[in-house]
Amino acid sequence: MTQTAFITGATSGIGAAAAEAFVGAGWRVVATGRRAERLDALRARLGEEAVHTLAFDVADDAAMAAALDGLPADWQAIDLLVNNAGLALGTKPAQDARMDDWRTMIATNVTGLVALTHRLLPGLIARRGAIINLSSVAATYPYVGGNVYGGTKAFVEQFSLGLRSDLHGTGVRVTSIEPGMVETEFTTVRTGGDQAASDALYRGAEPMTAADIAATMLWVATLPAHLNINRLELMPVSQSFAGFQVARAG
Ligand code: NDP
Ligand code: 8X3
Repeated sequence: MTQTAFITGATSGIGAAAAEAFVGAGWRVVATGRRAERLDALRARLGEEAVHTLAFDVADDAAMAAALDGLPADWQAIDLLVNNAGLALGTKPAQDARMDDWRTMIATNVTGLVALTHRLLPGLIARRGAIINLSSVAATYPYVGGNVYGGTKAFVEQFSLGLRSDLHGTGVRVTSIEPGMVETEFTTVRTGGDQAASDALYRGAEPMTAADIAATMLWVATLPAHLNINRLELMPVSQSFAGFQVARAG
């Protein structure tokens, strides 16, 4: 029987690539994001039979409820929730960061993800489904300017592990995927549209692609039902860790 994935943030980057990968593997996809015209284009490209679109802001409770209430009956049986929608805003240290940016990251990456999960959990349990949450290496490795973004992704990782505990015995699988550098619109969003900054970050680094992460998600989702990947951390070979910093007197 055809399986259905509900993928948030499918208008760009990893989410769009995931929609393509899952449809390519024979799944149906509920594709979501705020930009309706991009969702329309995705549906036209991947096929109207295979893709249903819902345009809503995950940080807007009422919009989320209205979108989900309007889901046609034959799209309501969700087998996999991919909580991918998210963003970083700003690269400045905490003392120079904008409180509005922090609020938006928490509302999107944390509150929106939790609200959608809460809403879809009963159906996922009934179907012995699965959840893939997009965390980040920023959850584990702090860096200057990562502050609240890293905090939201640490929440996503820990929430995923907590869900695993709570869902013990239900058959529902939960995975936290934690990528390093993936070239998407992530950095242009983070820098307020600075394409040059984005190009400079990725230039010569051979970053991971959205398709790399989408293929990983598909692999996780199609493992035998008795196997659960708890956490999965990925980086491009060109990226690794740096040491601690020491502020010296004088
Ligand atoms: P993109 O900016 O390319 O895509 C982000 C997606 O999230 C878009 O589809 C956007 O859709 C959606 N989104 C953002 N805010 C909202 C909102 N309030 N409501 C609904 N949808 C929203 O970035 P990526 O593909 O790189 O990011 C996808 C996920 O991967 C994020 O959670 C990110 O934190 C994570 N990640 C990214 C890494 C990277 O290096 N790129 C590394 C590790 C993790 P729209 O604007 O249409 O609403
Ligand atoms: C995005 C990866 O390293 O830019 O989550 O924080 S990083």
